[in-house]
Amino acid sequence: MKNANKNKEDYADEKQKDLEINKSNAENQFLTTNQGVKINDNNNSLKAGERGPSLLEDFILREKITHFDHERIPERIVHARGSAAHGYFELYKSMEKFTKAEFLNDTSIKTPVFVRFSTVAGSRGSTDLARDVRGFSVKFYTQQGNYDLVGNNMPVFFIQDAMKFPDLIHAVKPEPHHEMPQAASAHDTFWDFISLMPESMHMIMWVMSDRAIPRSLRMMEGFGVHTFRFINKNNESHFVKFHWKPKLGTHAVVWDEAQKISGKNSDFHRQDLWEAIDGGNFPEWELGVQIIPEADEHKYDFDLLDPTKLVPEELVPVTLIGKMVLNRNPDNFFAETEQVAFHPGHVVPGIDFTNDPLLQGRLFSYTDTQLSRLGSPNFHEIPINRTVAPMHNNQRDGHMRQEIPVGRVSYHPNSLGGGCPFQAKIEEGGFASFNERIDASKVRERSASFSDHFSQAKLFYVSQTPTEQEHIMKALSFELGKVETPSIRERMLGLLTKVDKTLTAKIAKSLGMEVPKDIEKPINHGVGADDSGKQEPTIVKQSIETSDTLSMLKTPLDPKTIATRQIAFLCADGVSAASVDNMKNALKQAGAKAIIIAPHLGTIVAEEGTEIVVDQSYLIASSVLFDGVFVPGGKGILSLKNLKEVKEFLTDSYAHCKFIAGEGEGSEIIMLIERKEDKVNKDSGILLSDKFADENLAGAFIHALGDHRYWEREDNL
Ligand code: HDD
Repeated sequence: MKNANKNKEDYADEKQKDLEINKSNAENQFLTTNQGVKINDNNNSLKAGERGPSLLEDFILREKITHFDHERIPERIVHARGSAAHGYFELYKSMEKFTKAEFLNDTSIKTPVFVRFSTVAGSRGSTDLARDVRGFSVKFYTQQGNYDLVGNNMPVFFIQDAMKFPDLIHAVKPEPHHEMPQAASAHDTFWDFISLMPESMHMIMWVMSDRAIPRSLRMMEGFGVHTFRFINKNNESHFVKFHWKPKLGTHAVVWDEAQKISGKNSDFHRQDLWEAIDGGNFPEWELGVQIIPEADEHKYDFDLLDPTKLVPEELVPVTLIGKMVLNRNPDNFFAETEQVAFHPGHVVPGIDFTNDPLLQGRLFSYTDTQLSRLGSPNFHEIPINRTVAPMHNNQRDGHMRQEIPVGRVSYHPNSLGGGCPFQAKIEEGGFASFNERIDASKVRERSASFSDHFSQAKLFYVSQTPTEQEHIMKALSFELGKVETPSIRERMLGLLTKVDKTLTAKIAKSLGMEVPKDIEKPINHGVGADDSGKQEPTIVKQSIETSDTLSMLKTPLDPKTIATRQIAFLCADGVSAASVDNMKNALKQAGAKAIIIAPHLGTIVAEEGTEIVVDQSYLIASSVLFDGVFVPGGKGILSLKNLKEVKEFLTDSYAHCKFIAGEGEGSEIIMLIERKEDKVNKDSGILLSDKFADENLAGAFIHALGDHRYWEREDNL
């Protein structure tokens, strides 16, 4: 029997121990059928004569092919493309005052977790770098049962009511008649829907920002999105918003880069996560909470139950309460990453729901979807899903049941089984829902407190730096530029004027359109979500005008870090080994990695006569897969002048605002970038030195890389 109250120090390993039971290893074993019969020939089917027909009797062939025919399960209807890892969560300080959830009370417990990141719209094999929301799901295997925090990398959502979710997803998925485009929102049906759903405008600002194209899954924030409740031992409730803050900072790539990465390496994020964990660079996030007393429920300019709104950190600060570390890759993608089943309704005593109508709908959807995806109500028995807490109930049977319940009793109450399993009192850890008082008429309506669709969209936009605003403008121009139906673009321009007029004018210019004149009521054109006129958007005066925490660039890490960044070294035979080594060692000390690129794989011979091992050839390497570039000195480096890949590499690095450093002859190669000379001289993102193995250059380069990109360059491109 499982016993959850194990030695606390060991608890972080509890899920791994639990998974061990199901692991198999074929090392030094015979090949067998599923029935354990040893197979003598795995190459030829049983035939009537060596040139004759195959025989139905061949149970080995039939078993093998039947199994193969059924190896796929339906992919997730949303979030199909994902990558996951194991780890643990560790609490900094007890939250006992607010919640009785034991994993948030006892700082000595390390709770095992399994975390899956995903894109939303694309199918299982689609690119990692799609412009999209990223899913951020955490399964905590707590001693009181599984708790799933199923969130995203953006703190708000497109819609306010689960009733609209299938419509949203149908609109963003490939269009039904020709199944195009894959993993992209830049098409008519998505923007048709959005242009008729003013409530989506806040989320649209986030999705059109660089948050939708993260540099790494390890460098993005996570959010629980909805307002949840913490319940303490005295049954008092506090509202709570959950945040994950990455220890490596929040960083993105640029859109042109994202598109190129999709071609060069569509597994970019998956590979980055896998390799970081494999190499011992364990990704970490801190868990933050915003806690709001019940009494403050109606204190804000927005409704806490509205998932299209966030609580600005200026109004309610985020308290960091613990840390999550991902330290182990899965053993098997299908068994773990594919079969894991998350559910916002998997809560433990001390955590409860609010009446957010999006959350309420989710509470139905997630079990339902597992029934068709995993095929049985017994999906909780799949190793990755099963709790490490003791689990006993009278649920029986069903497809693929693994458990063998003993005894004759499968009902409650019973006397034949001694009343077991018995109900737990609240003080024994029994879950009891928060007894919120509800006295209401049954209505199919939305609260008027949900009607301000533009103020937080505006707050987000004005809180961004000019660089970030420019990226939002370009993203919208790109997406709407792909829309073929003029009236959809026009409706979008109408909605955008409610967010920012200058932004709209720039997008209109790029689309070759006029900003619609009659913008006072541009919303639904009589065909929108609210044809009844019951939900006219309103504008509520906001208590704050900007919020710096909404901007990635205004909230750099302090101190900055370049840990785990990949820096390309453009090399060739005759490179200066001293120049390479100096920069490589300096980067290594700062936690970054040098990747040696040369015209061919194998080794190159340095000016000093030593050999340098090559990591990638120019055929394979591409600037978009790196965070910065260094061209070392040495006479042989001049041969790179003739390589078109090198010119392309540097030109892309320059266009994507990456930091570029060069030493000695390397500086000459950097001059291959096509640009006007005077601009280069003013470009502090290009660092050059005449000296070899220049320590100052290395220091300056590392310092610069801490800023991630040299955005000032964008004005000159
Ligand atoms: Fe959802 C999967 C996040 C609204 C219905 N959702 C899914 C996953 C994430 C989210 C991260 C992937 C889980 C995994 O890695 O396996 N979903 C969200 C967030 C939402 C949201 C943050 C809004 C705040 N979702 C939402 C609504 C519904 C669903 C309103 C339906 C009413 N979501 C699903 C689903 C999925 C899912 C169909 C597909 C696969 C799965 O559940 O297990 O049930």
